[in-house]
Amino acid sequence: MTSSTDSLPQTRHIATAIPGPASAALHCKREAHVTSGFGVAMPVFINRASGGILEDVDGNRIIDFASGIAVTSVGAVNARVQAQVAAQMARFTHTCFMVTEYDSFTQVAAWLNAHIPGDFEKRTALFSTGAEAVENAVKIARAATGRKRVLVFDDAYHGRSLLTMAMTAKVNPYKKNFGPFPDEVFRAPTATRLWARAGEEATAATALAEVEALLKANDPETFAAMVIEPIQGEGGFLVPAPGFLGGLRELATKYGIVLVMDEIQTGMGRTGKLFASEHEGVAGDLTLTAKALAGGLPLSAVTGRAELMNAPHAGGLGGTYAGNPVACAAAMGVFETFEDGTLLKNALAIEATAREVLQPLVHSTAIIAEFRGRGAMLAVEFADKTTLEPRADLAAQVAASCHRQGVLVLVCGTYGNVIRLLPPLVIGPELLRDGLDVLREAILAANEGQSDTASASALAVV
Ligand code: PLZ
Repeated sequence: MTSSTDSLPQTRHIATAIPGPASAALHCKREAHVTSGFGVAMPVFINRASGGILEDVDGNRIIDFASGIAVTSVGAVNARVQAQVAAQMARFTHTCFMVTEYDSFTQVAAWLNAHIPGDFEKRTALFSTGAEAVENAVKIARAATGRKRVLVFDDAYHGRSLLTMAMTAKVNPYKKNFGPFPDEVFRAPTATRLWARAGEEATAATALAEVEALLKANDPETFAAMVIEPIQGEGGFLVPAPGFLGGLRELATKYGIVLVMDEIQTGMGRTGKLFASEHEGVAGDLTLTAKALAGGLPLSAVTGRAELMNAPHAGGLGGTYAGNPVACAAAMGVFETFEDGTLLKNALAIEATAREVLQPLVHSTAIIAEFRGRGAMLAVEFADKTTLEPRADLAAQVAASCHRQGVLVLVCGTYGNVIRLLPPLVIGPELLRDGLDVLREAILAANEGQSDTASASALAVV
């Protein structure tokens, strides 16, 4: 299959300073018209994109290690998605599924029911954004259990709507000045390496004991749902200790709580399996997908046990754009693209290359505390190696250096000290290596700068 941007070369190219003059001019115009409430990771305006490349309006070809935050996994231009969307556009753009029906909604639901973990009868509801999927999962769990409370976790991210802000952990930038938030949201610890700062080991057993203690202290039978990301995304690409997800599964079953697996960032092949919960052999009662589900068109889903999904009264779920037909068509193109298994293999190959280039930095520098992640969801954590004090300044400095050299990386983490890699699963091996080399050199330079500063201050003391 061919596409209009097959001509976009899969090589990094620096035509101007980044951002270049055309991007700078458009950014000025933006400031005159667009709210300043939106930030921007890299202020370049994109003209075309394909494979692992974003081409900006100045002709710079930038390596994409972001995929629009884990969205364009099948490529920002994908022939199958294009063909499905074009065919749907020629038929109709919208009816509203609550007004008159169309079969692609059902087809997307059937695919998700068949592929999402859980050996039980399933039903699916489609929406548009990730936050909407999270909100609806809580509505469904409440309707099914007759309970109100929601358990979430340290370092969690679930969205920017009022309920999902309450569920998200990080205050700045997500929650600051935006309260009051819905109540009945409780937060428990996770078994992640962030415990290490307090000198404790992040074992599943210690964290699970705290989770259960929190439930018991608040009457476990008042909790409708516990919502967990199988690898925490915005919180810093935190992979829980083995057994933690399985332990949550057991607690949820023991107390009749609906386990909601938020696979919005981790899902659709990102980690080398279709869903990250598969790595632990754990199935949520409800599983949430969005982002990469429709290759860039807004589509999200709640998929889970039929008896839970059918608990809300008829008419209780919906939304004007919920499961929009053009987005459903795009999802069909995404499913076709995943069919032969190549993209899952690509995710694992991306991990192998990134590990080879970046893992040695944990030992050879004084500023990388950990390289972690799964598949094509990988991150380096900047911290003082001995105190584990987070170094957001170094993450920002390295990200800025990458951006100047035409490599788009994103920063994340509760402490803003993590650089994450989310390349499209279709990125070519040479382009990937070029981008990783730029990142490695930027890290080495930052490390060098640190030892210069350290020896300079040692001299000053002398
Ligand atoms: N759950 C696990 O990662 C979205 C947020 C970017 P929406 N993550 C990117 C930002 O700063 O807004 C996300 C997620 C997980 C839910 C969501 C929310 O998905 O489609 O952004 O609503």
